[in-house]
Amino acid sequence: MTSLDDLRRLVETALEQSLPASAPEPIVEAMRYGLMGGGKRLRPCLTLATAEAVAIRNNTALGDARSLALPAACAIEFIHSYSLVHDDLPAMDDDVLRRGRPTTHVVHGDGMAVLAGDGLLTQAFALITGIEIGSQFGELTPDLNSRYAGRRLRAVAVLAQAAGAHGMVGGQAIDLIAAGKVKSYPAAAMDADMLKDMHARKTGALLRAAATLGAIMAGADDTTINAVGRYATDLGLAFQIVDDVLDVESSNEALGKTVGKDAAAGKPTYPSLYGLEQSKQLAADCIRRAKASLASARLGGLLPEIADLTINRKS
Ligand code: GRG
Repeated sequence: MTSLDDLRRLVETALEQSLPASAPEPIVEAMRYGLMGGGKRLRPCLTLATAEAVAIRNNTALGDARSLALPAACAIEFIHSYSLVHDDLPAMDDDVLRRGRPTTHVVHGDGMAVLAGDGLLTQAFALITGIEIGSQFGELTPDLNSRYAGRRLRAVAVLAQAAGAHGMVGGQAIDLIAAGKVKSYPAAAMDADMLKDMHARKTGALLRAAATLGAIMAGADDTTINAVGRYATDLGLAFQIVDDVLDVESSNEALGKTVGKDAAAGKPTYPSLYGLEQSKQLAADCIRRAKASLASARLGGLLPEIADLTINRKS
């Protein structure tokens, strides 16, 4: 049976191969820096594990599900990495440490870090179409001669919704306003509901898309896609709560990023609103619900393990 480490290895190789290698070298280098070297690869593993779980349940070929889902898995990690590169910029969260290394703008400069993020975001949409983008302008782009064109088109829409203004970009905008960094809006205090909405968009939407894309690419029906969506929504909330708890209980060295920044900036966090013990309880409740959603759709494989890992992770 496939292990999570097998999936991680598969993802690492595919990510490197998904960079636009024939583009101008400086931008490829900055994109590679933001993408490779560290990262738990939770989101792409979730995509692949979901595709495999659907294939196992439907008794369809595992290899097909995996190869169909792999470009979507990479697309999700490209977008996640872009968001980290941009989030660390001086105009956003202004951080110098990420994945245990200096952030992309510290190494490549602010302008190139902006472009690296833009390049990663754009390449994600190229990847998910399944069409190989040529390096020369003026070349005719090959037609998508695939019986999976419908799945890919739906996947593009899911990715756009999760990454864009309804999802991650919208969540980040709410975060910026709360931090008093938006000229046109006064800093707004956040209550528990606003905090939950911000996280659902900022981190939850992409995690949900990661799982949903796996189900779509493996040919799941809508009932299954919805059950996977519920599983990943609870997973996303648990992930965020654990992130806030680690921010209190862990260190820069263990996390590979600067800890305690949200609390120091006076931003509400789960521990600040609910206390540490109740926060951990809330995360455990999410994982119980996530597993119930899986059971309702008779989905297994690595998905329950990913749920446990989300809550037991140390970084
Ligand atoms: C710039 C549009 C834009 C959005 C940024 C995701 C995000 C929005 C900001 C990241 C800030 C942050 C630390 C959020 C907490 C949750 C989170 C996304 C943590 C990082 O994800 P991991 O732990 O990271 O999966 P690795 O390095 O393992 O990939």
